[in-house]
Amino acid sequence: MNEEKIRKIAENQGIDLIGFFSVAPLSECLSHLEKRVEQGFSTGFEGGTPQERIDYLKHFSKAKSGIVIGVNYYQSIHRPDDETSRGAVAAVVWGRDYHEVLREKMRALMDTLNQDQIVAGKPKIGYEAYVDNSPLVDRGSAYRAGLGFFGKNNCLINKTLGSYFFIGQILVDTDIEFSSTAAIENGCGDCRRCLDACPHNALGDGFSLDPSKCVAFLTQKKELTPDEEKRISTYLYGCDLCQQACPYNQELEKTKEERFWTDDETAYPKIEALLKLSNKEFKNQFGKTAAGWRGKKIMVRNAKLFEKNKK
Ligand code: B12
Repeated sequence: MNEEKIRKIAENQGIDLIGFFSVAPLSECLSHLEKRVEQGFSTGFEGGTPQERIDYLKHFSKAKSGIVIGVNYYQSIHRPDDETSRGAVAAVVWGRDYHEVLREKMRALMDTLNQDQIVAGKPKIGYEAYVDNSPLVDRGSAYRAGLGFFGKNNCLINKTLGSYFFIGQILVDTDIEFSSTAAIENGCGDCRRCLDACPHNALGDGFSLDPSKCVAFLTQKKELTPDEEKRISTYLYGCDLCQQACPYNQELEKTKEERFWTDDETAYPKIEALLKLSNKEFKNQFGKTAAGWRGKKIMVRNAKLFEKNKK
């Protein structure tokens, strides 16, 4: 199995970025993960200890190589220019849930590779695919495979797609021949735009993120302290402020993935309408998005805090 063949299939299937990595433990990320735990900056969404997180074989013991994909989700949607009170949902919530979309893309890629294996009289490739749903460090694998560098806003930044791409990783039980990729040099320099754009200074120097100050986390957290409640303002789910400020995220191409396309009413929901949604209506509007799993209660709480904090 070689890299070129997989790259071609991926391109035909609408996968924007693809890379390959060795499944040796992800030791280059260990100290960062440990430091995050020591600082008390875990969110509870990560799962697993740092040691478990860097150990690919613990997750799939037959793994011999790794494939990582990146899918662009960028689109520019303007806030409706009306008098209505509106919040915003982050771009991760626009369109269909990315977990589902990336899982489908990874499955389609592996199905095609396996059809070729059958035609060639070779055994099928066994695999496990992940997107945001395991303790494995998605950004770490993508970094190792040369998809981007770690920005000060914590995101993995690709020089063409900026940071608006989702990451999926596939562990396969077959050796893939691929040329080793040099790590992409950090491109932030002395830029501080993301740090300055964060309303509550969640981003520290040294690529850290304090979740108790990060709007993206607070809009998903179940119980908020009174101080945390005050930090809910523009966003009802997720937050893109540190991404929007990044020079690498200007003038990007719109995603070709139509399942992510959305409209201004969805991106900037009317607060009054949101507060009146029945459970069924909420499910229709947000059930198939990445915000669906958190449910109506949290989003309605955020909408109420949005109104309260405006006063
Ligand atoms: C927990 C989590 C969150 C938490 C905490 C975020 C955080 N920064 O840790 C919250 C809820 C806040 C969150 C928010 C968002 N998230 Co999130 N999240 C995750 C999750 C589940 C784990 C992240 C994690 O392990 N954090 C702990 C830190 C230590 O690890 P890390 O973020 O990977 O960071 C690495 C760097 O800090 C690094 N590092 C720093 N400098 C250097 C230098 C070198 C040389 C090396 C080797 C490493 C290194 O070491 C770490 C380990 O690799 C991943 C999915 C997954 N399973 O990996 C998605 C993931 C990171 N999230 C993602 C997204 C899209 C978002 C949001 C943009 C969504 C939104 N709009 O609200 C925001 C962005 C917030 C931000 N600025 O980071 C994407 C990121 C895509 C990308 N291009 O970077 C991921 C990968 C999901 C996916 N599969 O696509 N998220």
